[in-house]
Amino acid sequence: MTSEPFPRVAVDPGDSDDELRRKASTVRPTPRQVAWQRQELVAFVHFGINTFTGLECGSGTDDLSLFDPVELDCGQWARSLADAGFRSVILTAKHHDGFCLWPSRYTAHSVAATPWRAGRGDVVRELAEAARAVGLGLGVYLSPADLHQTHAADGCYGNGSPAVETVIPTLVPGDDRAARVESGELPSFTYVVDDYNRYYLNQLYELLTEHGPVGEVWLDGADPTATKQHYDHDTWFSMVRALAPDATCAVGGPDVRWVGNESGYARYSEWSVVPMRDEPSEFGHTTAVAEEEHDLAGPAAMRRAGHFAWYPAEVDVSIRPGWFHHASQDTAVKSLPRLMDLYRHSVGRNAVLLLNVPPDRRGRFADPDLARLTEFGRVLREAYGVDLAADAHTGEDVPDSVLVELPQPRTFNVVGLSEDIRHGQLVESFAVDVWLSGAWERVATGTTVGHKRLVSLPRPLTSHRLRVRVLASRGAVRPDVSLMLDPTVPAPVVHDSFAAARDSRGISSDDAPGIADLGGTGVSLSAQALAAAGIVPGGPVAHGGLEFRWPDTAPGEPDNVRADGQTITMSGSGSRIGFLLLGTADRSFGPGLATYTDGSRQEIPLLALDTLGEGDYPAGAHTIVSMPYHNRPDGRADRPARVGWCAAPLDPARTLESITLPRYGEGTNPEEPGVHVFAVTLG
Ligand code: FUL
Repeated sequence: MTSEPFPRVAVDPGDSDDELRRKASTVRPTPRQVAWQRQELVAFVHFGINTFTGLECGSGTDDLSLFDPVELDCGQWARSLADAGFRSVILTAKHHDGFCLWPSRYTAHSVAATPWRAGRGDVVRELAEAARAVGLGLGVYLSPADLHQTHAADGCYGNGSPAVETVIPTLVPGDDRAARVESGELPSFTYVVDDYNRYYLNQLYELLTEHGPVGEVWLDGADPTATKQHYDHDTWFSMVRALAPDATCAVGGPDVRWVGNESGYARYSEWSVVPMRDEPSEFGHTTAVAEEEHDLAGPAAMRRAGHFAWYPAEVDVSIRPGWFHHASQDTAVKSLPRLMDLYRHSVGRNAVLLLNVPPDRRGRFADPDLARLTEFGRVLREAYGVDLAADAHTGEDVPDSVLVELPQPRTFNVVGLSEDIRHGQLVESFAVDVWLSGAWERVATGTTVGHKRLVSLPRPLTSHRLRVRVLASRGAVRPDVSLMLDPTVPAPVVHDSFAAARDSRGISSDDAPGIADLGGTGVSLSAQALAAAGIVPGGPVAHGGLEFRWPDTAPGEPDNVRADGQTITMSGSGSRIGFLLLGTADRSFGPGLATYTDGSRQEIPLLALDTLGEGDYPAGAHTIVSMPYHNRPDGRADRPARVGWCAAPLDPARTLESITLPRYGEGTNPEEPGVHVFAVTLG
């Protein structure tokens, strides 16, 4: 097997916190990870039989005669993505249903069995060519879970077959590659694998050898099969390394980490140096100790590590509620401010943004998505393509600080910081000071930097001097500084109190039983769940040593605050802050910020579980009650209602001035992740 050292450093059980930080400072990315990170924007394209059935997840026995994208135009996808600033595009060559967008030799369940182009089409090839023509890289999503192979009579997913010596590619009768394999022009690999791993490897082989260079292989972690099938991950990765040495293996792979949510937001402190479990396999393939947790790489997670690895975050999110195109969602394409917000909180938090734009049944991007992509690209170029500090003189006035002197005053509202990640990720915290009215004023503080940190200011400032102070770091580091003016940075919404912050945004009414309503009265989700927990409006509820008072609202008046970035005045001191909350869709975590009266800030994570599926709350949050919620007109319950609480430590020596809630979603659609906060308390 081909192998290369994975950028990782072993941890010893007795390592002190300082030793852990020192070891973490020595972890470096591979060149392929550096190249991957520098792309910043990668597009996702979900397209397949689901586009025609209207489903998000097909059954594997879907009617393939429906697949007929008569106007398929991969050129339109590629051009619009490249124009918007995306550097590569990842196509769902095979989603969980098992339908292949290329005519695979190993299954009949592919484009070859559809009426499209009389069964002679190949979407992967068309996209590969279109992408190459405009300089976009190509990635492939090949779902490990395969419902067709689970359900078809001759399917091999989880069939209990023995692992036997196997040559990849496994030639089929009349295989057009036979001569090239024989001559060695096409490489062969010998592995010991079962039927499904053979199937998967052969398909990977087709994708990696027939469609030009592949830059990213995306292995989705979701598994709707309810069938046990072992994946020979190391074998897959070793073959990817041999056939596509520059390709990153993402999500469950050794190179790129799933950020832990599908809402579009990276963590406030998004480390690329990540504490990993146990000993790595040959490809460093273990999981992060806290992959889906908010504290991914802080001191607590570091103490649980077997080793540290360079494992940078990719933030996958769709431009619309679904991953696949549904005409009914044409009006729910994310707004420009929302996309810009996602950009600042993914790329601007040391991650790569993987934005999904799903083509419609014609095989083209729909007009609303196209228009939004164009706008997004234009605003990105105008706001972030111009560094207002490009002609600045940068120097050091005191150690660990970067002084930026501009030739004349400039107006900016975003400060960009960047570490050269080839030398690792070192900054742990920083402060930004701006020279205003003859004195330094601290305008922002933050934690990690990494490849890029975008710090939005509450309002545009005009100055000719700025200073970035590295307050804590794992080694000597001077981040690069850039200045931008982004017209989409929202003015802060500030409320005097929790009660004043309640409004009806994101709260649907009890008259709409088809969606999860959160009105807090009558039959609503929260009312049902809270009643089950014995919590009544106006009444107190103690949890985790904190006492919450459920807001006593008038009938019909909203009883909760949507976590969407608003700032709420919360005066007082305490050693903990607690939240009573409820998630709507998708597992959501997000950093809120506590601001103390002395101007210092501290991250306060809010965590809420997906209401769509069962699962554990991420560490630090707990369910108070989970019960079936009858949210369908026919009384069907397909979502549990969960009210939970989470708490975060505060500095008791300081006085809290306000809290800023995280941004999760717009709340206009029930499929958008969201979090509703019912009560906040200090303890
Ligand atoms: C998830 C899948 O189940 C969704 O359909 C989608 O492909 C998303 C990117 O990953 O795990």
